[in-house]
Amino acid sequence: MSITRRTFLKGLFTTSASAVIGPSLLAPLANAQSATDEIVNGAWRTTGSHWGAFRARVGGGEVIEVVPFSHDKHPTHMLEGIKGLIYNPSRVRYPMVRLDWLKRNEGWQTTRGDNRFVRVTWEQALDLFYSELERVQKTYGPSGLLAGQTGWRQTGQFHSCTTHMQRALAMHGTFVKKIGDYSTGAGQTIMPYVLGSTEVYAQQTSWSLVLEHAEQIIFWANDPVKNAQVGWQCPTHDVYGNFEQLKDKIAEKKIRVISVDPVVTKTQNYLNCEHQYINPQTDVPFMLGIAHTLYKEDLYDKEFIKVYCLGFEGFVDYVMGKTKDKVEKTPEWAEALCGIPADKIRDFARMMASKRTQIMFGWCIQRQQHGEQPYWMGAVIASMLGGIGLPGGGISYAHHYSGIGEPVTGAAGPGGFPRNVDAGVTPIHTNVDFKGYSSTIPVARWIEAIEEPGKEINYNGNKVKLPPIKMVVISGNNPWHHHQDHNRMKKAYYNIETAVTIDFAWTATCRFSDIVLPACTQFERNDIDLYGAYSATGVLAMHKLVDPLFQSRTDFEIFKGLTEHFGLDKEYSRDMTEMQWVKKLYDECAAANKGKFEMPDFATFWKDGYVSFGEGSTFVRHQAFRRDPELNPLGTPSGFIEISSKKIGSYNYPHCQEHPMWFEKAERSHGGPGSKAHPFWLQSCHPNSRLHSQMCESPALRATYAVQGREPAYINPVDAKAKGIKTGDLIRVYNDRGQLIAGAVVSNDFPQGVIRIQEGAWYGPTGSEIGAIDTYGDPNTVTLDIGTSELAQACSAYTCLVDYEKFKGKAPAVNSFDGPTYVKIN
Ligand SMILES: Nc1nc2c(c(=O)[nH]1)N[C@H]1C(S)=C(S)[C@@H](COP(=O)(O)OP(=O)(O)OC[C@H]3O[C@@H](n4cnc5c(=O)[nH]c(N)nc54)[C@H](O)[C@@H]3O)O[C@H]1N2
Ligand SMILES: Nc1nc2c(c(=O)[nH]1)N[C@H]1C(S)=C(S)[C@@H](COP(=O)(O)OP(=O)(O)OC[C@H]3O[C@@H](n4cnc5c(=O)[nH]c(N)nc54)[C@H](O)[C@@H]3O)O[C@H]1N2
Ligand SMILES: [Mo]
Repeated sequence: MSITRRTFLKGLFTTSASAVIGPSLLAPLANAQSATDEIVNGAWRTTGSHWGAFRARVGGGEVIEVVPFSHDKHPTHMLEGIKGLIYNPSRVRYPMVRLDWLKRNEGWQTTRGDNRFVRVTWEQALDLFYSELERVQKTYGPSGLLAGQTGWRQTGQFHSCTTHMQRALAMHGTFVKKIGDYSTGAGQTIMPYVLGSTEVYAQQTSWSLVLEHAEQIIFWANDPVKNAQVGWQCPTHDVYGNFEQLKDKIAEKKIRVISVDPVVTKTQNYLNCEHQYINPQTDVPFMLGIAHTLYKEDLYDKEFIKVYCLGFEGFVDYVMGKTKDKVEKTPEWAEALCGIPADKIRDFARMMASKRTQIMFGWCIQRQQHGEQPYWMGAVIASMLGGIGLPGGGISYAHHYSGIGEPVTGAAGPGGFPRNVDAGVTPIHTNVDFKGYSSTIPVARWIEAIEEPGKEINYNGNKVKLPPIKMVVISGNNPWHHHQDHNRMKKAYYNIETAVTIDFAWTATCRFSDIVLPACTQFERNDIDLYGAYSATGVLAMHKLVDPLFQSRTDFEIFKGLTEHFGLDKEYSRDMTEMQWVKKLYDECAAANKGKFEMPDFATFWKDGYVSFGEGSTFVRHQAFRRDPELNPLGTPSGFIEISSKKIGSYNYPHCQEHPMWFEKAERSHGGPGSKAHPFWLQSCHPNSRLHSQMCESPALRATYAVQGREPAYINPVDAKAKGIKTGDLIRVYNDRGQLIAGAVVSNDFPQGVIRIQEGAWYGPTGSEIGAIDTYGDPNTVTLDIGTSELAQACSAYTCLVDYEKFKGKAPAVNSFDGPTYVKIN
């Protein structure tokens, strides 16, 4: 039995362990039970989630018990949070309207954040929503409405909530949309120039082949054992079987594995692999030092560079100090920045060149200022090593994500509810005139747009004129956790006239909205999902477990209600019910797979809960290109790997030029800019026991990691001692942008000068004033909100310095999870 599964069983389902391992789990679902048995013992239902598939025992209209799916051999401990996601004090119970907003025509101040709300009926709430859409379209036109922010809405192909919101709103009029995402904004923009695809969302070489052929693996800013727990569609967790094999191979010294990271990761601890410490945000200097060594010592693959790459010479001139800053990028030069001794840099380069090496990048190093550069530079190193296109060689940018690298069946998954307006349906407002403003903005620049409408910014070879947004509609994402610098957001929101949020949890985004509509969780609706986002391992039924709680509704019902206000509800739903849609998606999937993968009829599928597509096959990234670059060119302008890009050079951007370069950061620890005033680098990494902010509200799960009820802040023992802080103390973390309270966890896994507070902690400021301290510990209270560069304009959350101290006096109570303050008006 694997460690993951063992800990899982030990820690979580001790009371129901027999159910987990007993044979009953392998039997088909609800069909074996008699009616009486069902009433007495509850009925078993199958469903999926970002955390994996599971079965739930439901009785008396309540979820009693949750056990992992029999096909999931490595379930995540986060399943422990499922019940708490459904039943918790933060549920949005009723449609709510912000008090000051209701009274705005009577001259009430519209200070968002004091959390005073009035309960209204569904009819009233949808009336207000509709009349605001009307007012904004008539007064400002399409550039006044932002309905583009998207995020990690729950799983399920039919109910995907952002799709529902955008389809309904598009039937009313046009609005501002986004491009890119917070996950990989810099990576997905730069890599098409370099390797011809986003790489970050592309299938990568199968793990089984990597384990067979790689002699060395470098996990570079990559923590897959932590991050593969979740998936965009229901994850199978099969990749954990590969991690087990890798662990064994390391123990048997059959492979060398090194984690390049400022911190000791969960992956490193699990695999018991080697660690290469690096100063934060200095991977480019380290890699330039490696490139210098490979070049000077003639260790690079000249043939590969000649056959497959363009623009090596210009890059080498930069490395050798002949161009640009005229500084030779020696390992000594690199050492001063990245903190790795020059001789170790040389050894690292020699080690990489000596054997077949698979480099695996995570996404964190592109979520920082100039995040385009390390990604480009990684491709250059991999090209110099010559392993691209070989199993177990080259570089990958997504081996930690959504089961990428598991065997692929190639089956078609179920489609979804349509996002766009159907042909033949005319929206209520046909005005598509953005009056010279851009209709699409880089996703992380939306607060800047609200703040400075009309400002022109560069973006990926184009100019973007930021639109004057007056209304925002948010569904399936939580910007008051996901966006940087909450105090700046507070100020910007003064310019917003109406904010509407649809959610099942009363997040900070609800607190800062005017109209809040209660959605239900995915466990309160029927749906269908692909099992394994990339592997396409099977199709999963998502049985409704319980009816929608309180007055919550499915997003489908909510937007059917809204479109009814303008007479397009039948067009919106195509006059079909939830179950008709689910069946249609299944039937279309079965038709698409006909002849290749036989699928049973819908009724059988729904009863059994699952259809498998069988064993998948393996894949090697860039193999076709390597075999014949003429016949299978990359998607780059030249078809080759572009070590230098004429196209990017032609943009004349100061911070993204024709080849990868080192640029100093606005804030950098370990002696860099700003480190005298605020010496600590804040890394707001992805949480081990949540999906972003989802499940933070789940009380039992939160109790497993919270410190005095606050989000943990992981700090180094030497730093902690110097500040008189012990594990369990509350600390105040601050910089000029804001302040928050967190609970200290002192750990040797974190080096001096580094503090980790995981993203997704629920923002709970003491009041609506700018600078109010956050009571729970959302790192985005203090992060920096700037674009990565003129190229991608992506999220730079990891360029952030702070200081911290032991919290003095009595700490204010955590207010993040209590829902709104109900106010009654006549
Ligand atoms: N400092 C810092 N900030 C970061 C990051 C970081 O690393 N550091 N990471 C960034 C990244 S990569 C990402 S992807 C983003 C994530 O940012 P988000 O995707 O915004 O984060 P989630 O917490 O998943 O928010 C989803 C919200 O949608 C709601 N929701 C879920 N399902 C449904 C549904 O079916 N219907 C409705 N109506 N609502 C639903 C949930 O309750 C939750 O409030 O954060 C970004 N922000
Ligand atoms: N459990 C869990 N898994 C998740 C998610 C979640 O919320 N919870 N979210 C999913 C999503 S939406 C995304 S986008 C991905 C995020 O995937 P990533 O962005 O790759 O994830 P992180 O774990 O935040 O960061 C990975 C590692 O990068 C290291 N790192 C940070 N800065 C630097 C640096 O400057 N140099 C070097 N060398 N290393 C650095 C961190 O220490 C960390 O160990 O995860 C996905 N998986
Ligand atoms: Mo993400």
